[in-house]
Amino acid sequence: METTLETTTAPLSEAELARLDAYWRAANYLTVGQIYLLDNPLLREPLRREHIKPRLLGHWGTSPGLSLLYAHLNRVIVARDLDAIYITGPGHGGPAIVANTWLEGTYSELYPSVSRDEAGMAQLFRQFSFPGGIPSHVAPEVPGSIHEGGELGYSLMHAYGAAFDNPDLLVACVIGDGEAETGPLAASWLSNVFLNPARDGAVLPILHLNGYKIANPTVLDRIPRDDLEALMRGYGYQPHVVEGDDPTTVHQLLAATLDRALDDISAIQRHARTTGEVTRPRWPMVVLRTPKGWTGPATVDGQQVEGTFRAHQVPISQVRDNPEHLRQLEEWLRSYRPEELFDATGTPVPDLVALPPTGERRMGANPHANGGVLLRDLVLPDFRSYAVPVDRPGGSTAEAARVLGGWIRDVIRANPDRFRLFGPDEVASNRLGAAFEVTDRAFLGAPRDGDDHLAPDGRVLEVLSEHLCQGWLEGYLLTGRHGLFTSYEAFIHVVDAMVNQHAKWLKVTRHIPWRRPVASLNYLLSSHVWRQDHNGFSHQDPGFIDHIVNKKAEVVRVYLPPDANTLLSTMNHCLRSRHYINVVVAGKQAAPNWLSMDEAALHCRRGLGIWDWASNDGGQQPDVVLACAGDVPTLETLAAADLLHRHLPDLKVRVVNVVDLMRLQPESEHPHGMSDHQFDTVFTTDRPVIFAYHGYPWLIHRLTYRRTNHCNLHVRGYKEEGTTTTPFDMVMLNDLDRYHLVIDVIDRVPGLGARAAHLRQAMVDARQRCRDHTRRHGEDAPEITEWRWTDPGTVSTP
Ligand SMILES: Cc1ncc(C[n+]2csc(CCOP(=O)(O)OP(=O)(O)O)c2C)c(N)n1
Ligand SMILES: [Mg+2]
Repeated sequence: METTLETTTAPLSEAELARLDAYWRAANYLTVGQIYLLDNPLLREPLRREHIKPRLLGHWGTSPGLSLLYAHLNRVIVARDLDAIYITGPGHGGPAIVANTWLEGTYSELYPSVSRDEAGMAQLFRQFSFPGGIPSHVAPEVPGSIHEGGELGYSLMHAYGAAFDNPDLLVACVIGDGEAETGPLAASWLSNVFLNPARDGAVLPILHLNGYKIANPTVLDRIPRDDLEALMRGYGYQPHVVEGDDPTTVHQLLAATLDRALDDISAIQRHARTTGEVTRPRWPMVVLRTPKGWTGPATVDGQQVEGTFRAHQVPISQVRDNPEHLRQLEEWLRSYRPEELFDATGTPVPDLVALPPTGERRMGANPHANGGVLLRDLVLPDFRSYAVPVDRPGGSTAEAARVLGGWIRDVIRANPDRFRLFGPDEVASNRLGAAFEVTDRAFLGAPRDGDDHLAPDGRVLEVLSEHLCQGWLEGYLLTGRHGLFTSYEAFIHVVDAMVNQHAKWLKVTRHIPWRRPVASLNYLLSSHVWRQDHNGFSHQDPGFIDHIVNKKAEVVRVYLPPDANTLLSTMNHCLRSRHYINVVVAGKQAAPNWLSMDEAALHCRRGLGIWDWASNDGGQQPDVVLACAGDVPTLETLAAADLLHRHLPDLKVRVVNVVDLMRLQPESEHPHGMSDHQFDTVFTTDRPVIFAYHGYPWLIHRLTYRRTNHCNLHVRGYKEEGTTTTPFDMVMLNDLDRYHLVIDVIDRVPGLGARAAHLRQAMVDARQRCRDHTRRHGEDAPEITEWRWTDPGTVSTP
């Protein structure tokens, strides 16, 4: 139906307008109160020095815009019975969202001591940014938040992640105009190419163009207006501009614009859902151009504040010590006419209480923003039936990631509405291509003949932006679904900062009783440092593990499955787990299978274990422990053990494999940590341990430095030597190869040196021989490529 001019420009009745404006004033009053007041919350007496907080903290500038939008969204949620959540890009506007959730009643329900009355208001003000109170941002403590917004740039990708597979959800996403300058946000506009209007929900981006950041104007405010609109159109949106600094005008315009945008969204969804014609629509978006710090002090000490960057944080400072500032603050607070907004008990007046939606329609109470309450287990096919047969260690080979791909395919099939695979253009190259037997890549760009598995309803999300993969997945998980992110090991560093934020979120929410655990964030890094055959040094970096290990132990797990069956068992565990970040590093190249499925499951349950079949210590004290973590180091370690068994049959060698890296830490440091007693039995208290590790060697020292035998631990790993070369040349470049491991044993086992001098020399020669072979033939020597594990029992002394 065509909307008339009157309804598009002034849809609010006088009464509605007055009520919305009062609600906005109430939210603004409560925001300023949180920033400034320790006491006298309703200004029942003149404001005095002792009513003011000693440290004035928080961000005012963005808050009036956030509250304006919150109030108006309340109106349309009620009018249309919408299921909507609110993502606050400028999350530094924490007091605004706290104020709104208090007004709508959610805050007091979750935090009864902050009741919706005068005493509660006093507590609301006092606790904000106060020691022992609540953080200043839209932190996990804030009802309705899945996005703290502390680190800017991720709001819009979180919004899209929340909308995927949530057909009835509206995600309103406020984006700061400064935030819009970040790389991740700049990429996020592209997300609409992956959003299916029939199957997914809607995202309404609202660019909060208040013109300023902390100290500068914003780029999008200072480019020609036509260019900004053309930019949005170029990204496929239909921009609607709401501009002004007169509240009455802006209320009407914003109400009309939201009505129009929501009508358009309904029409888009109805069309896709009734006709079955799913093409990329032109989704609406809103540009809200209002002054920064709107309704705050126009000038302070002769300088303009409202409408400038000076409104960003605390517009009037030194209030305790400057009577003029105190007077100005009181005038500012009274400008909202609190006596009209709150009754004698400090409760919002009935007209305000009646404005927001009720129950779970309140944005602070919407279950989608507490995804754990909606989380349903995945239907997981039995991973054991995907096992590769292993009749003896090393008796067959497999591409571990490809084997996993078969299982992932069936996970996708069994969970058509709550599991997604995310990757930056590498799902097939990471050998998970079996997924495409049952689904496609989601894509609503223009199709072209010859496209490979692209479709609007695909369940794989591939975009060449690790940021987007990470952000979409976070949004998807935080709203109660499951997923797996597969990426190059080196380039997953692109999301280092994002994963920090997610880890913080997980850490804090573990201890917020009303937040329910969400599914873990799972990474599969299968194009790893040791096998960049097509690439080279730029693609070689195993440091993401180091980055992850810095996080709070209770939320991070790192797994290095050495073969296909252990990878299956590990991933099955990860997809069942909750509230962790699981990093799994496993190769995609053909490699030996060491363990049968039963052995693999047992080994993964232990996390770290002695491989009896590779050891010849016969249950006695070994002379040396060969430890390994990672598929390539495991291969080299076993090859080294094989050499030792052949050439030094009297040497008692114990082979230990580590799948769960966190087992190395003391139990006081990590829930998976081994007791010292247990660790000592495996790694001995006094024998050399030669540890071949997938990543940077220092990490193993760091994890084990408190262990009894740490002084005998010698770690080989990646030491930043890389290039485009053969797999064995790569390990030789980093002294992680089998020959070097044997040399390490000879050099470290007391008394072995002289006895093994010949072997040592042979090992040095072997390295040279193998290196020469690569230089001459361009591939690894047959002694490497054709090496197979032999049972030490069958080894005869040469
Ligand atoms: C990635 C990142 N870089 C820098 C900051 C520091 N910072 C906090 S607020 C802000 C300005 C934000 O401006 P804008 O997005 O326009 O928000 P608003 O004007 O609504 O406050 C900056 C730079 C940050 N929080 N995150
Ligand atoms: Mg701004």
